[in-house]
Parts: sequence; C-alpha cells; structure tokens
Amino acid sequence: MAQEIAAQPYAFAFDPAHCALLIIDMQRDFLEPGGFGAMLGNDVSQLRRTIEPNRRLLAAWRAAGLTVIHTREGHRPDLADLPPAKKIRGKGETTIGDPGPMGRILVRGEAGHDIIPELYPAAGEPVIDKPGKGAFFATDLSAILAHRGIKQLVVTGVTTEVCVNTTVREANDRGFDCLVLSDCCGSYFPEFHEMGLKMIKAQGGIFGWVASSEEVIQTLKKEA
Ligand code: C5J
Repeated sequence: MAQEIAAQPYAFAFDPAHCALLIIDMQRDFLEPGGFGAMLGNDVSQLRRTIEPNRRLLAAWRAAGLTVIHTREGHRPDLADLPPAKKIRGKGETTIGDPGPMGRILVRGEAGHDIIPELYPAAGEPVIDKPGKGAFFATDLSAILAHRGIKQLVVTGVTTEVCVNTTVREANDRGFDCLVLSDCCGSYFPEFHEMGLKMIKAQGGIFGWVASSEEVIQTLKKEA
C-alpha cells in the first residue's frame, strides 16, 4: 500500500515493498577530517552534518525490514577501470590511485575507500562498487534492483551535485521514482547542495522529489 510522504514539488507515493534506500558514497576519504577530501582543502563539516540524519534514517529503515543498498566510488587496484581522463583531471599533484592519507586514493580495499563506521553496511546489504559518478554505470545495480522488484529509490549521500545528482538522473531515465532527502545529502559547497536539490524538483519534479528524512522516518513509524 502506498503512503503519501510530504515532499516537493508534491507528495511522494511511497510504496515500501518496492522501494530501496540507496546511500551514495559515504566513504572515509570524502567525509573524514584525515581523508583525501580534507587533504584537498575541502570543508568536510559540510558533509559530516549528514551523518546523524543518515544514521537515524538507516536505523528506521532497517527496523522496517526494507532494502538498503550502499555505493562506493573507486577503482580496481590495477586501475584498469580508471579512465585516463579521470586520472589526470584537475592536474592535481596527488590523484586517484596515488598514496593518500588513508591508503591509495579511491582504490578498492584501501581504508579511505571504505564506508564510514557510523553507516557501515550490515550483513546482507549490497554494496555497489562504482567506477563512475552514477551508480548505474558499469555496475550490477540495475540487476539487483530488478531481482528485488524495486521501482522507487530513496536517495541520500554525497555529494549532492555530483554522485547523488548523476545517480538520480540515471535512475529517472530507467523509470525509477527517486525521493532525495535534503538533510541526508551534502556538498563541500553549500550553494551547489541547494542548487542540486532545486534541479531535481524543478519543473514538476523533472528528476524526482525532495523531502526531509523526518518525513520518511515518521511514515515508517506509521507503517510499523
Ligand atoms: C561523489 C565526487 N561521490 N564528488 N564524488 O560525489 O567526486
């Protein structure tokens, strides 16, 4: 049975049995003060404010017994899946695959690539390792969602304007309804966060809906 969640641009018809929580790239290298993002001079507090709302949402989602999927951006240790253009983009001194503060940067198996302990995946929750910004590109996400009969996604994570936006656009083109939670997404640049959310809900919800996590948590409590 669908339940209405107060959202913008209009109420989201939440169908828990066919909805997955998709948590994008809550990785140590992006969020922790000693990580790669911080090393580049980014203000990680802009991302860290999303940890507590995500933690509360995840607890409620797990308590309701619904599907949770996590993603991590990163590459094979041999970097065979790293496009040369991505390796050199930005002309940084330290780039993907180089030694960083928490192991090799955005390389699978390294400490910085892993998900922060506060939101660590539980046994049985799929973790999608993605080489791109979007979670559908070169991954098995589509197959996993299809096998579980998922038609809707509640999307959280970082960063709002890059991997969250790219994934929501990919999902929208594949026919999924996406509800993006404003307090559970973040960007190093607050103005990009704001605009990233506006772009999703503009023009009657051109890519999806936006709500706060509290709206979802209250709906899950009503379901219980
Ligand atoms: C993500 C990035 N996860 N900003 N990556 O958004 O490069």
